[in-house]
Amino acid sequence: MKRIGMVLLVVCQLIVAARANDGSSLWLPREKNEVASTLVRGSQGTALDELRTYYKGPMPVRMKLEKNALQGDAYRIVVTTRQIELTASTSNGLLYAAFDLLRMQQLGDIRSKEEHPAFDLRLINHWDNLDGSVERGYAGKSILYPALSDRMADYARANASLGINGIVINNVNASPKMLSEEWLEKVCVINSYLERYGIRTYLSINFASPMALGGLPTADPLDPQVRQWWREKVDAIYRLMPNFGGFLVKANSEGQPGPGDYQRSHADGANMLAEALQPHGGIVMWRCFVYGANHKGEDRVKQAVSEFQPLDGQFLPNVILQTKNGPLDFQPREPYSPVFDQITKTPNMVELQITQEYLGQSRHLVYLAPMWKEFFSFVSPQRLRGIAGVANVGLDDNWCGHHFSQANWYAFGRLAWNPGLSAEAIAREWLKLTFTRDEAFVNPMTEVMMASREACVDYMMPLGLHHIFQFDHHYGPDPGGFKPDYPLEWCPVYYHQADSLGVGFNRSSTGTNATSQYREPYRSQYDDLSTCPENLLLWFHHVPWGYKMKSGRTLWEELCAHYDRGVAEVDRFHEVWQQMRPLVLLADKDDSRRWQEVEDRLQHQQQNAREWRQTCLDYFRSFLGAPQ
Ligand code: GCW
Repeated sequence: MKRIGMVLLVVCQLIVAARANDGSSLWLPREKNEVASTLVRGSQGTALDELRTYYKGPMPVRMKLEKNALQGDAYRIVVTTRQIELTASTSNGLLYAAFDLLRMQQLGDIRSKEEHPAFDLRLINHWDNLDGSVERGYAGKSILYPALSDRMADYARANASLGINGIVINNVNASPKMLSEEWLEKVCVINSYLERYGIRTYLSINFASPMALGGLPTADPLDPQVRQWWREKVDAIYRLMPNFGGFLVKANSEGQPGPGDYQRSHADGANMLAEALQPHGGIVMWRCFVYGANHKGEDRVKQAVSEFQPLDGQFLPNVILQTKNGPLDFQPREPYSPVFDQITKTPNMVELQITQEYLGQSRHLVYLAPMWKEFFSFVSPQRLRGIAGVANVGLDDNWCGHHFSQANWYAFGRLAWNPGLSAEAIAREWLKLTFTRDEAFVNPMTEVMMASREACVDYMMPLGLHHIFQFDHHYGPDPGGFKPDYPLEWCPVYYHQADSLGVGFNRSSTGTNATSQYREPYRSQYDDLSTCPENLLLWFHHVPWGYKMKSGRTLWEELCAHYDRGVAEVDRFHEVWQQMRPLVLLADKDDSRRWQEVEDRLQHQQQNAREWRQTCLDYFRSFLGAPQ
């Protein structure tokens, strides 16, 4: 009897375990139709499958591919009393329409609309290495390498549901091996999954590949043999994958090879690749993330403009310059990168980081859409040809490590389609799709998400402080960080410049003059201590500890107040989450695992926020009143 009881218990536990929501279904519809819906008509393979499987409405849906009806990936949904009609001029357009209809179905609000994507290029960038590790990945090993995960189709589908139409599938610190025949065959397999969902495959390349792989004595972009090698390689790639998208290149940056190794310019390097890709319609995305090479000693945040502005106008038409949103490196708050002001003749793309390298990685609840919207308030989407987001996915059950980090992937995709959407609307949408439509849950959690980025800035690096992280892993504070054998640009002390007089980096016209790279009115605004926005104060100015802030407090007091506020905010987020437990379980009684996992991480975030406050304030306090 006892044994039977035990067995029953184990079986029950197994059933519970099998049903527990692990977050793997993301924001996508969970319940399939038992038999494919016959209400859906049209000839478009993937879109048709998607709707037949998940569309549950009583109204017939008709899909119409109409050449020249709309441009590119745009689509129209018309809801009448008799039917729902989806129209587009490309199969991708219909696919996006199908996903939109399913999203509206999940949200309980199906209506007519016409949608046009803001950017032609809506890309995810993977920093995945061929050995399965992921640079700055916090959600387990790579889903792509060394062997393809069985979640590949789900992955492509999730991206397509947001309108993502391209994926760079390997790290920008690229292995030359990626272009070997053996690996290109694997790339073809990945491509076949992506292609089905209208996603093009792109590769990061190592600039020295002609040497490492082709056995040539040089990778000089002006060498005829090198040029020939690239042409042949590109031709071979297109024979395997006629829909291949092109290359992403990190050159002469952080030790990567590049044209500078041969005293050639970035334009020489990019144009060589562009020439090889051009006949196939491929593009080159050339990164502007460079420092420490040609402009050694110059303020790091100025170097991209110094390097690329003189080359503007020299790039072939299928080259796009890809620049991070800020001039430094994905900090919790940076001013926008002045590359977007200074590069006017070459198409620009912005690179955002979905993976939270400097924002608590996958341990902190930090919703990034408000930060990206802040960027778009300075750089008009119309100035950009495309948008790229560094992926935050891995083999973890929930894909992203933190359940709420899924929201950043989701928000990136939604903003890549329409940067005009509000961060709040996206948060609400994601919460409803992912947890429950219950307003008693959605309202407070939207508020938490919306406040989370500013809270992170406050408990990590308020008032324009930046890059005071621990070396290497970039997690946790190290304001005193200095290693004599490291480049100065990696050392926290270089960035805050604290001394007995004050704190902050003087980048005004009396300092490094980085402010001069900005267009007006920002140039003057940032340059003057009295008009510089306080949230960027220590980015642009070295400010006396006793400086009177707008609040009437001294700088030191204000700094303390921000750290306190950040910590208090995380405490509050945790309280709200605890109140949410019954609502999460009411919506889905098998959701205790997700609730608990978020709970555990919020507790960790509370501790970590306290550690930031304590370490930074103790460190800065040591300068107050210190002898000069
Ligand atoms: O953000 C920094 C990261 C590096 C990264 C580099 C880059 C891929 O710390 O890990 O390398 O930037 O963007 O090239």
